[in-house]
Amino acid sequence: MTDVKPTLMTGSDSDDPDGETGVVTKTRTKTQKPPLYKVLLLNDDYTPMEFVVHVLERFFGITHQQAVDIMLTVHKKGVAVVGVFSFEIAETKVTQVMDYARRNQHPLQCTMEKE
Ligand code: TYC
Repeated sequence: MTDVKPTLMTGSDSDDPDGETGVVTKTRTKTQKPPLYKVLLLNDDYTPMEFVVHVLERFFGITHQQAVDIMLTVHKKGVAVVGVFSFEIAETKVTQVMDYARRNQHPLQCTMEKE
């Protein structure tokens, strides 16, 4: 985004060697980065590994091998980042995973956190 900020110059302004008073405009380029959110999957002792793999494939559109790798990372380390999304997409993924786990009576937990 280009931001043009008018600046009043006075006779003694060092940016204004001719001593002419007037309005100058400076432009600067601002990079616009939307906030991103990590979707995290948490380990537990009860949810079957195959169910977790299925959830990852179903809601995150990843390959079977990627799903197995993420599931095993969570199983061994306790938590893993499944993906990074805008707030709305991350929130939707968390809701989908939590609703699906609950409907299938598994205690699987999925959360999001700002990057
Ligand atoms: N720890 C579970 C088991 O041994 C498997 C599991 C993996 C559960 C990842 C949750 O997010 C999870 N059955």
